[in-house]
Amino acid sequence: MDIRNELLRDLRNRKPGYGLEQAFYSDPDYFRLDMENIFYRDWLFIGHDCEVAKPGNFFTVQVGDYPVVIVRDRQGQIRAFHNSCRHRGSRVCSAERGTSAKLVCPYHQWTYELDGRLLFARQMGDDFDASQHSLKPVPCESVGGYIFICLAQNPVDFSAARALIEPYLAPHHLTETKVAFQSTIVEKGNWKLVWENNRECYHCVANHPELCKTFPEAPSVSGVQGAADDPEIAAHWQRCEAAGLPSAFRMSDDGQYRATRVPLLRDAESYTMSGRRAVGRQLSNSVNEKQIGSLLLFHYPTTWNHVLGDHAISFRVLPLSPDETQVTTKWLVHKDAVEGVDYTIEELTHVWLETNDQDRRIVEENAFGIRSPAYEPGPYSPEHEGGVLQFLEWYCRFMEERLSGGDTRLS
Ligand code: 3BY
Ligand code: FES
Ligand code: FE
Repeated sequence: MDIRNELLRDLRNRKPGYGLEQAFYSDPDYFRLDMENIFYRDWLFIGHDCEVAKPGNFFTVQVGDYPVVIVRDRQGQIRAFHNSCRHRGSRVCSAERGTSAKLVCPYHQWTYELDGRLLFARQMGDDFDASQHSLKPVPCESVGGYIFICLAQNPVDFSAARALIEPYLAPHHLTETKVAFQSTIVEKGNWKLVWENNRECYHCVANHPELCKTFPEAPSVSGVQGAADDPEIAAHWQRCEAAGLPSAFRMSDDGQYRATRVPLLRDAESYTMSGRRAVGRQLSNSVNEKQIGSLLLFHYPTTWNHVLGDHAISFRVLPLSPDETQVTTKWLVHKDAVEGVDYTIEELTHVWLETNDQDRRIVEENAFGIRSPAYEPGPYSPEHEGGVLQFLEWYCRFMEERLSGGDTRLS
């Protein structure tokens, strides 16, 4: 059977309320279908506006087979390009990040303007038309300090995501920040296992002693049921919204992204061991409330986020292979906050560096067990794992739509 039909058949035979078959977490063909139909076709969070604060600032990223460079041009616009020279295809920018007046290919020095136009190519003959050899653009959007790219030629509309996400992020002024610290780890597990683990806190009590000092394990917090029936959360939304901070739970109709603001435990202000803030300087001076908890925002398939009063933490998920996933975490603080005066890296990062490492081990053990021929999908806790189910439902529906081209009958 054609591999697409095999995957479709497995999706449709899935037992409701249960996990996926082994092939979804390890089969190279299934992995390729995930990449082609999700990562090469939809919008991906890739980094922050503040990482390209000035014209000429750039950073690079590898998404599956695609090397991409993100750059701020002379006019201040953030742009993304395929990082492949229009001469013989060399990577134009090889550094992880940097600053450059022009993008110069290291191989034969073809020289591109920051907007991608080819400015100069030595001795290419009289017939050579530079205007036909610009760097290939990658559609790029910035929303509330977050940069998204789309590798598809004709990207799906981004405006609905923008409309939902922007009001939640806007008051936090995340364009006026800097990355105080970033960490990149590789988790030896399929990207879906990273997400499944993120979408529940059933595992938190036994695995995250540091995070559990401030983050509530209640399923109403990390789940997707909306939490309007949890009086503490409802009161939190009311108080924050009165202070001008959009807070109530909102999710897109297709379940791909959601935003909600949740209270932390014992009036904590930040993810520190004491619950006190880690950064002396608030992110935004238009947020006067102290106990604003955490703004939780996810956008499948690449990002979940926590925005606090004093800092924000973004997570970026990029698959490397069927059973390896890169997770990059960035801690954003106000751009004028001074290390050693307003914050220390140790206090700022301690809780989530520990949490990430604990989650990495969880994902790797999960992947180990799933590779067993004896593995069979088990049931989810209806109380605690509604978020995992929601992620898988999104994945299954998304793949089914893409693979069947809208036709959901098996061919
Ligand atoms: O990072 C998160 O959003 C999730 C929520 C529950 C477990 N994990 C901490
Ligand atoms: Fe880039 Fe030749 S490959 S200049
Ligand atoms: Fe966890």
